[in-house]
Amino acid sequence: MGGVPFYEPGEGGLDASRGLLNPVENVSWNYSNQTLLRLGLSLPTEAQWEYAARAGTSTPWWTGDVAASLADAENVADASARAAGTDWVETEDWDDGHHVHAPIAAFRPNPFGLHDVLGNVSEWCLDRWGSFELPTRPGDGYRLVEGVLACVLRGGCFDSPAIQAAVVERFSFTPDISNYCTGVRPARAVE
Ligand SMILES: [Ca+2]
Repeated sequence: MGGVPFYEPGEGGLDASRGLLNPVENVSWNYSNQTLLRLGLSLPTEAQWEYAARAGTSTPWWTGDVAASLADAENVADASARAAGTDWVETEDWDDGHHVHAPIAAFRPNPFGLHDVLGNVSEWCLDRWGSFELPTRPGDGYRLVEGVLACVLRGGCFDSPAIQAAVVERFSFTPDISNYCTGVRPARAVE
């Protein structure tokens, strides 16, 4: 993949300015994993991702119990998406000012100081898709899944209504898939 991977301008109401502070998207699990390994980083496991995203909270969103608590904290499908002409089925009433992904630190961070863990772009995890009932590896919580190709994405996307950006929400794609919602948050062991 050459250049900076962004969606194509003009795609379905998604055209907007963006710069180097915007997150990459259109990255597959394979591309993300290979790139991070080359840099001495890794994809987070689902367990690591959720620990970081929750940041000590136990509510549906780290911002609280109600969807509207996201309004000044995370970039989800909102009134600005409707105004931009997107055809997304479900959007929130409030206007968060960003109908596509927002640059880093456009919204306040979670209690761990992490920005954009929900909404904005979805984040690949190391794990293959598997039931929460399956056992996990000691140490990093990697889920021990067999015979599954699809990999997990967490956090929702800028085109997600709040409910799909809840901390517990997850979905999956095969590792070769990429689109405007597939992004990455690098992880690194604490030394
Ligand atoms: Ca938004």
